[in-house]
Amino acid sequence: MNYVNEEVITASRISITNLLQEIGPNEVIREIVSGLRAEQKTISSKYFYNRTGSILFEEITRLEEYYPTRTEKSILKEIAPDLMKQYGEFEIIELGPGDNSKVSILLSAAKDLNLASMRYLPLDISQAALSVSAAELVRSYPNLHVEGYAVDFLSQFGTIEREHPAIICFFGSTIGNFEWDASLELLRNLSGKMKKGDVLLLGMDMVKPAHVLHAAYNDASGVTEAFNKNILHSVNDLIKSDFNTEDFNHLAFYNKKKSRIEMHLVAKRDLSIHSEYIREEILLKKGETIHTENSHKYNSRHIREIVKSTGLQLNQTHTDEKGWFAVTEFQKA
Ligand code: AVJ
Repeated sequence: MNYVNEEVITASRISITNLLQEIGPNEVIREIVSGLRAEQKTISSKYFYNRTGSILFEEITRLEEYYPTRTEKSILKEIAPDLMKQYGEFEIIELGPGDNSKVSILLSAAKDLNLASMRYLPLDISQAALSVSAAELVRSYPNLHVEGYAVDFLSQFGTIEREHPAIICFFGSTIGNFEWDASLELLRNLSGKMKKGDVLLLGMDMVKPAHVLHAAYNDASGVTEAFNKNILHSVNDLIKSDFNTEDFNHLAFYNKKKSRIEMHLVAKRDLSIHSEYIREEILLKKGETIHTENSHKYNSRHIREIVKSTGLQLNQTHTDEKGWFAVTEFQKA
């Protein structure tokens, strides 16, 4: 009985709003098919994260070779107490939170301040993921209110209503999935919607020796390979196509000129792919690649350019001792 009561009480501290309805399946099909018909075939990396893909990504974050997640968390643990002392009364907005582990570091530090209430607004593409995390969080933090939004945070960030100053968290170097110009546009957009005094915490994976980068995307146990190939299952579900993962090799390499890891799937032989939604097959030549991800790596010059291009003020750059990952703290002036 206690259990039921607790569910009711915690549920009153959760609200989840779905603002995704506008984005229909036809747009998804059109985007995927046009990517597969382009000169350099591409599939947007947002399609990695179906059920299996999300599980595989969680597995990646625990790999020995994949340093970003644990490095970013160690930075957050370092800076959370001071951050929360400074901004503890702010509400926390997180773009694409994934699991709760990063925001929990901030919330735990805020909890030590004994605030009467805290508000957390996760913005994610997956309503299911939002509901699960919200339930967990309100159980762990008795004075926490979670107001989740299922949105495409790129296009819909501005539609979220709020009155209080906020810490906006964009962790995990998700920004690195965007082409450099597109990432600047995204941050300019975000900056345009921030209010005076708002803080942006941006997780950025930094440039480092190429062999370290290479290993992080070519792990010995093959989880990244499985993650990369799984995007074909995700596409098969979305456009009812007949990709076979066995027809492809995993390829991940550091493109130094563009300061990014690129992931591709390489056709092992000539292929003809069918989809229920298209008349003409998609043809691949042996050796041809489908580009599935960019993961940009940053340096201090990039950070300065972000400042110049967004007008945001750089408060501090927090890094680990090796300088492998950075959590940059920007403020709306
Ligand atoms: C979640 C986009 C930051 O780029 O490192 C991990 C995704 N891809 N291994 C990254 C990913 C291959 C990850 N991001």
